[in-house]
Amino acid sequence: MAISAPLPYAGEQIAERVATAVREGLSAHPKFLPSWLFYDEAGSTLFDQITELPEYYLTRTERGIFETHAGAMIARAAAGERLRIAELGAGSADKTRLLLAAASRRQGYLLYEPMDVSASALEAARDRIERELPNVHVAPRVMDYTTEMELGSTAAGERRLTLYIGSSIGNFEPEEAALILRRLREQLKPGDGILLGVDLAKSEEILIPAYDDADGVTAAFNKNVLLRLNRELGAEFEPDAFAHRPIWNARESRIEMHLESRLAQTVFIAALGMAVHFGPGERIHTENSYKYRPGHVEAMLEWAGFSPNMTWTDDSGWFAVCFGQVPDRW
Ligand code: AVJ
Repeated sequence: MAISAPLPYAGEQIAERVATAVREGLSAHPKFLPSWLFYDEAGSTLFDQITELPEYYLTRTERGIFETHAGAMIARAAAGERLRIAELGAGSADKTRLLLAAASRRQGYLLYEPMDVSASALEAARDRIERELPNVHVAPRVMDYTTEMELGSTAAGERRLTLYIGSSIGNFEPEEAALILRRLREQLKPGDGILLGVDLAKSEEILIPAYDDADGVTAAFNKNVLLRLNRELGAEFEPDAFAHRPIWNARESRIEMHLESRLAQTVFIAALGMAVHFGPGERIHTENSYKYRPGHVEAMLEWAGFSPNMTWTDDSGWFAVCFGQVPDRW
């Protein structure tokens, strides 16, 4: 039976973080907004729609990898012991179910510890998973893993497998990404592991449409950040005065999303007492989505103190899921 106690909600701290990030990003040259701002309620709904678009190959490709290999992944991570599964940035935890099902088939009772900044996403995930997988007990934590990484201890003879899937790590610059992995490893014991899902570099003809779909859902997702500033900071952005601009930056191996001002304009942000000027064609950089080259993820895992143990990909080599383990010397 699912227990539906409300999770603590850090509403005030979030409002403060939004204000600080917007003040900083919109006074910078060039202007930027951090990509975590996308995920208010409307943005999370738009992202769920993106994952079902024909052009957005990431989600269904990774799901296919789990459909084929979840059993092997779990067997490798458990190595005969009992597993508990943690997840960074769990969101709606949809693909995770394949791994949870494989683990609970193997061992019966399974503890699942999803972590996310969104309490509402965690509550929805908990209710659904406990309803669909009765052997799985969900212990959600509202946590921002970029600023705090506190996993808590595990029992003797129990291994923790941490999921960091969905190309979520792709939003971070490689140095930041490596530091997140290192901080995670510091919380783990020898034998514990990580499953890291990353998108791989591929031709621009495939990458660009994935971030510029025919239905304009990604454009709406990108512009939602402006609507969020209107809602939460009393800003006066006119979303139609900006164009959605996805760009493939081959040198950095990343897709960038920008919002490009169609004209010279000044936008007031009441809560910040700020007037932001835009020249025609001036951009706000709203997201980086890194695309890894084969071998780079493994190298990054190794730098963070994991032994890269196995990598699974799809037949086209579009997406990779790497398993890294904490070696005995830690
Ligand atoms: C949730 C970070 C994996 O980078 O593909 C989707 C976000 N941005 N479309 C990605 C996103 C535009 C997505 N991640």
